[in-house]
Amino acid sequence: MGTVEPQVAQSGGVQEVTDGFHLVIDALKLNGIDTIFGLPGIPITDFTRMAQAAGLRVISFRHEQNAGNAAAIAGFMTQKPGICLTVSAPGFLNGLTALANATTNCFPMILISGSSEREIVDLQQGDYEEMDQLAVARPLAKAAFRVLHAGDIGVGIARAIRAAVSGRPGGVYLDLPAKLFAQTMDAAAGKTSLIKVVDAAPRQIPAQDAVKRAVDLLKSAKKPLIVLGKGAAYAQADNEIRSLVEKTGIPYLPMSMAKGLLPDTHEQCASAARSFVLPGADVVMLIGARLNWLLSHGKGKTWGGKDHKSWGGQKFIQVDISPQEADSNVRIDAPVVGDIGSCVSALLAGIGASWPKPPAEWLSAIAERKKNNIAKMAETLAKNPSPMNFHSALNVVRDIIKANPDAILVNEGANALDFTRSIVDMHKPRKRLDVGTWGIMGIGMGFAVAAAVVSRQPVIAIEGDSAFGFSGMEVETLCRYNLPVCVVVFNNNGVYRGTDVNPTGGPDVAPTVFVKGARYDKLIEAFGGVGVHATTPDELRKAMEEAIRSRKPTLINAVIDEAAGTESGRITSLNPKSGEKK
Ligand code: ADP
Ligand code: TZD
Repeated sequence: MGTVEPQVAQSGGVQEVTDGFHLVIDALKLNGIDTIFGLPGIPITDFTRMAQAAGLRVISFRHEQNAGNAAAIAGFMTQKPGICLTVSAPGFLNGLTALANATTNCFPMILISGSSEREIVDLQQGDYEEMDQLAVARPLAKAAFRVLHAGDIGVGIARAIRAAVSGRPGGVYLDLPAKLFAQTMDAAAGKTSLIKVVDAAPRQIPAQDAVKRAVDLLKSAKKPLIVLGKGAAYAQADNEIRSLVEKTGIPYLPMSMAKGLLPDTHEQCASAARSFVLPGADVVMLIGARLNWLLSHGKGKTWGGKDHKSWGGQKFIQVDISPQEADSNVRIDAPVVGDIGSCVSALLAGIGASWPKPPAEWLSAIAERKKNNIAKMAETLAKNPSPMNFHSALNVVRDIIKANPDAILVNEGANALDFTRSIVDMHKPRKRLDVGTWGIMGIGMGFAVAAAVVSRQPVIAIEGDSAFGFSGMEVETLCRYNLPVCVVVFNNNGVYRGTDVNPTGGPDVAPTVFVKGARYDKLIEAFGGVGVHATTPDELRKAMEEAIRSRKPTLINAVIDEAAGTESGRITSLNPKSGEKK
């Protein structure tokens, strides 16, 4: 128990006192939290010092958004809420994007921000960094709390932890006003006020009739398909999920961050036949995946519908912890509500020992498509154009990940994202971390730092040059903590590509174009990291192998043909078209 200098009590005896600083630290430690991602300043600077002194790992960033992204992905990887700590108003707002992104992606995190003096804030009298942070955070967080009295810190932290990890996980905001940190109270009373949260994310067992309904529907299928989402990866029910897939023999499609839950090279993996299985399937079981834009809302041409809004005729089973998720886009015929571990176990029991494999026609049609597409891809990957394109560079990354299946792959960009997702096979669960539900740029270095800190495995971050810019200054953080992170910047001179021109012929370059031939590798050298300029697949391979071997923070500037990308990568269709007739 942390205490402050003893004070002389009125009775004349010595009373042990504690304060808000120590109570927050003790409450976090009591609940097994060992790392804080943050950025110091008024009113939390001393808090970061005391937390470090008390044995917590305090990882300081250069911008709060990156600390927030680190906390969020640490939450995804560990099922414990990741903690991000910021100063008031502007620091809080910088962290808030990450909190909102965590909520959107169902990652458990707690944003703890110091805040200014309540009396002044509420009368809008102009305090230092004045803002009603609780009100601002509330619509963007799964839950938001403020603690005003030291004696309530235990309850505040407990509520924040439960809110973050129970049910559908999400981002929680915890507002700690400056005055709270310095408040003192009797140390013994402080200790008893703390709460060690018991069973923070209780199992939620699905109803028997819901499981039976799902099993019956699956049994009726002629062309069944399983879609695994990042909820399935988060749930850490890897063995159960693998058993379900293998016992039923049903082809499966992993969403981006579910890649590797079963190895992408698994014979039932239908990724290479995606555009065949989605419209072709008659019954689809979604496990921890929402029918949002990433799955074309479960309808339209992707699913074999006549036009972009019409239903393709599939029946859906949806396994999810959120009872509100079903029917969000199309009818769900068999919702199974509960935690994925419990649901998949119940489904396995329902399926029994003698489940017939799906019809051979369906399986062989998929196998045929897969074979053709994989052969086509192999041909493209084998080419060696100069300058490199996404394919020739990613052929290297694919080999490196294959040889280092425990390495974590962080990925952002447009083309750099879409091509990596489709080309680089993942072999183990929760090894692929990317832009998620929002397609947000800027997660790169925050995710990379957290992945290295949490897993202690090597991290490879494949970054579009635009994407990298959003968090690029954190290469200093990589060097400061000497993290085994190899950043590969796919440098094609701009957003999507580098070939746009200013139609006026004026001196400004086009809005999507950056400084041509930039040397991102020099950036990390400024902080003592290893910078490499790679213009061929061989140079890239050598540099990546060396980075993995040495575990030194490394940034490889991989020069990619500036004409190689397409606008918005694979989501070109979302770009609004000008109504103007040309
Ligand atoms: P993806 O983007 O990979 O398709 P989504 O983020 O859309 O995945 O969906 C994840 C889903 O998983 C959410 O609907 C969420 O409620 C659900 N989920 C998260 N954790 C669990 C869990 N432990 N058990 C059941 N469902 C979960
Ligand atoms: N801002 C934020 C926070 N998120 C976004 N997704 C965007 C802007 C828009 N955007 C994309 O959707 S991808 C992208 C931006 C700016 C960058 C694409 O360029 P890149 O990758 O260099 O990172 P490629 O490989 O050249 O396509």
